[in-house]
Amino acid sequence: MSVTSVAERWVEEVTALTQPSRIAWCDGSKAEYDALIEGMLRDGTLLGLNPRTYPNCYLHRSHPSDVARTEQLTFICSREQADAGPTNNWMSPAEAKSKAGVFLRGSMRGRTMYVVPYLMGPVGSALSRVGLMVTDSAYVVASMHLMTRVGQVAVQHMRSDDDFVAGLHSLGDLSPDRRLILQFPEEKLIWSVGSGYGGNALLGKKCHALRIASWQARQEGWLAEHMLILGVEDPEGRVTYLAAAMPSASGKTNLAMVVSHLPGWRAWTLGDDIAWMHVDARGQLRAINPERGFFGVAPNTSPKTNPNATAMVRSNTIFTNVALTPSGEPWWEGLTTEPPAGLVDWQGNPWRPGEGPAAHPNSRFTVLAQQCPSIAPNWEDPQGVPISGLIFGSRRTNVIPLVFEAFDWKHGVFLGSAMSTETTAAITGKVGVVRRDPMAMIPFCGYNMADYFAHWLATGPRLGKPPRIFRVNWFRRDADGRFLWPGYGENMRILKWMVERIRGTARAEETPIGWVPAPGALDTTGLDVTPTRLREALRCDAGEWREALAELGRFYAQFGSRLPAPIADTLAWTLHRLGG
Ligand code: SAT
Ligand code: MN
Repeated sequence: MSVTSVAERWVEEVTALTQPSRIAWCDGSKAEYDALIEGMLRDGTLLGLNPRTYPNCYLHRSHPSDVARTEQLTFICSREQADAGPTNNWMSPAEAKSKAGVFLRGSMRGRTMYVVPYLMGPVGSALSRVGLMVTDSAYVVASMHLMTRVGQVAVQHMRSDDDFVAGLHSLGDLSPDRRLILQFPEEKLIWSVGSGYGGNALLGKKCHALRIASWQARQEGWLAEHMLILGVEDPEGRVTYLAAAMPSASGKTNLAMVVSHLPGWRAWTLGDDIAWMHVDARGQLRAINPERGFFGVAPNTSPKTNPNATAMVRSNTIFTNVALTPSGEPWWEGLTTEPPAGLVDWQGNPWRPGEGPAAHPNSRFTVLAQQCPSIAPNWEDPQGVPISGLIFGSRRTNVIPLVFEAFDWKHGVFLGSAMSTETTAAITGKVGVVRRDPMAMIPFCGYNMADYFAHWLATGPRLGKPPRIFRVNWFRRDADGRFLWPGYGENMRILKWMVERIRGTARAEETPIGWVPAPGALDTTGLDVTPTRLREALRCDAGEWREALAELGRFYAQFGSRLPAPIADTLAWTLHRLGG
């Protein structure tokens, strides 16, 4: 392995700090992956699953206090606090390094430090970026093999000696009291200590591809977003590409892999979590998926809700914190209607019904994207795919209609900035609490969110034909608490309407908040939803909206004069249209 001198120097620096007993440079080969797995099977980090029904699949049980992202311990360490903005935790770079330095000093004594050069994005793409991380966790290295392109290929994409994001990761002692996830955007640097969990520890993912990349994207004029990418193919074989932002554990993976019940329509998967989008020379927005695999939520993944994902995790998959059946197969809530007898829970204890979930609600699978039956043939196209529509979706029991379309780019940016959602098990803390989550980026935007809105607004005029922007909410319920829309595969009907809107053929009705499907415009053939319930799902309730927008105004207020005027104006304009 040969790296640049700047990279070598940085590795020396972190070696001096963490004092590993051994250093292993990772080349990303299959032999290396196999050896990592072997070692983890030997030391108990991994359990082998049934080799007949789940070949090359493994189960990892994490420390019970290390099962999700910990946002309260995540900091943007820009030089100026105002550049991190009011929605991020901030620490000065000096304070952050001195605090975390205490946890990192000597943290790798007796351990191996793996040096992992990784590429985010397709091989050969000018849009791809390089990272160099060190870690003392074999589980993290094996996961990086599945989630990124590891090895010399990464180094080859460096455009200069220091063209990489450096990431220092150590498990430390896994105590939440000695855990910090630190981003230093000005230094292209990440320090993460005290957690082995995906979003905290696979530094290519949220820390690099979103927090650091969003900072770089603003400076360089592109977008790093928490978005899936999919292609919708119509019966004539034409494919329309869409990108969709949704909060963690709110159906992104399911939508990315949706299986259509509409004859002739199908979806192709290009990514399930992150999209890097550039405006090309012709003014077309194009997206690449910087990742190589999927780190998806297991619970509720089943042949009914996501047949593609269920098939894709039957081999070569690392499961984390799922339950285990007596025949050595993984199990999670929702996989089958009845839990099998004799389950062992995610912590390795015998499980009895009524004892709470057998799999952790944020249990995960990690698997190469190429294993997905619906993976698009062009998913690694170095040019990316042209995006014709953007979707903002969140999880809301009320207020937000099933689907509606923004009037234009500016209005769409406003709708994205206005998103709020009910929290899920993907973060530590209470589940089901409504919180603001603009563009599903509240945990991931590496800079002041007011500047982020301004950056989005400024991108519109650079686009020849800006993508249409849609807002969706699969999670609206009736007065009895029942979902108004069946979701999952039926969401293809919504995608079809979007494609037809993009082509100018679908009918819509104007409401104060945007264009809603006109009666009959959504294809409901063969669907068991009454017109009354569909109307209820699509309804804009002016009273509810006025209340929600008053709350939104309080959220915006914290940005002070940094909030772009078009956002404040659109809020006032919408209130006026709602009779407020
Ligand atoms: O942050 S993770 O990548 O671990 C998963 C998520 O919350 O989106
Ligand atoms: Mn995510």
